[in-house]
Amino acid sequence: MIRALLWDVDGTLAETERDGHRVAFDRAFEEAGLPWRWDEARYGELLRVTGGRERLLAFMATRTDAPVGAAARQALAQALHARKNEHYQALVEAGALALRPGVGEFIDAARARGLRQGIVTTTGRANVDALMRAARGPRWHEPFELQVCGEDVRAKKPDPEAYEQALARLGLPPTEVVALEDSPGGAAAARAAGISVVVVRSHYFAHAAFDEVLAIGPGLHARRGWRPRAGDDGAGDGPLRLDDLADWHAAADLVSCGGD
Ligand code: XBP
Ligand code: MG
Repeated sequence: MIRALLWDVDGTLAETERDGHRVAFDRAFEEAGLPWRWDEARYGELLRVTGGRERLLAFMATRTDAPVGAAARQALAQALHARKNEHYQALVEAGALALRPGVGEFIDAARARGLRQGIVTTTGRANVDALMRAARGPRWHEPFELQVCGEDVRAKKPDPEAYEQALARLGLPPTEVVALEDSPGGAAAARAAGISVVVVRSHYFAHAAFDEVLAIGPGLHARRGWRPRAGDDGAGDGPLRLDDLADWHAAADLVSCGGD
């Protein structure tokens, strides 16, 4: 039986990367007088590294115009990342990003059913707060009893630490929890903590490979297009239902799909 849902943020609650974090990074680069710009495709490649500061450091390692010493690189990455987050929060507050279709309704339905919910993300708490406040108002956190964010862990996803912390705080076995994720790294983190994963395909991971997840589909707005199929009961289309998750969880038939 599912007793709790754990939500990833970037790519799952909202499509934050292309028009949010990426744009904010570029603004921070421009402001600092740096020639670096991350176009849409380049940013997709960079997303293989989880964590914005870590992503920036990986990028700097490929550049001859980045500071040479490790300490100087760390300092620049930290300063740029902090400014990026300020730009990101300003974008979000200006209404640049909405929750993905079906997400708000799913959160509300889970709450109405008495499911416990938490947020498990690589990004920082201030970014989550800005995004959710803009989308759902100042009481946005009410359905969520916990948040594990980037600053709470030593090792970010794909390490399972964030999910292990969430399990400890829930006091539940992983078999009673389902994670909603969009990226291979996020899914790997949850699986390594023993948690089943439902994958909602996002812009940047639309064709990524996933191993042994409970289900994989286009998003919470639709019952069509899921593997395994959602609702063989003839009940039709419309948004994904909590009962679909419960059916997949009870069947425990894991699916994998190769990337293309
Ligand atoms: C996705 C990430 C993050 C974001 C940017 O996190 O890897 O690094 O791209 O946020 P998740 P930061 O899908 O786990 O929510 O710059 O704050 O890291
Ligand atoms: Mg994600």
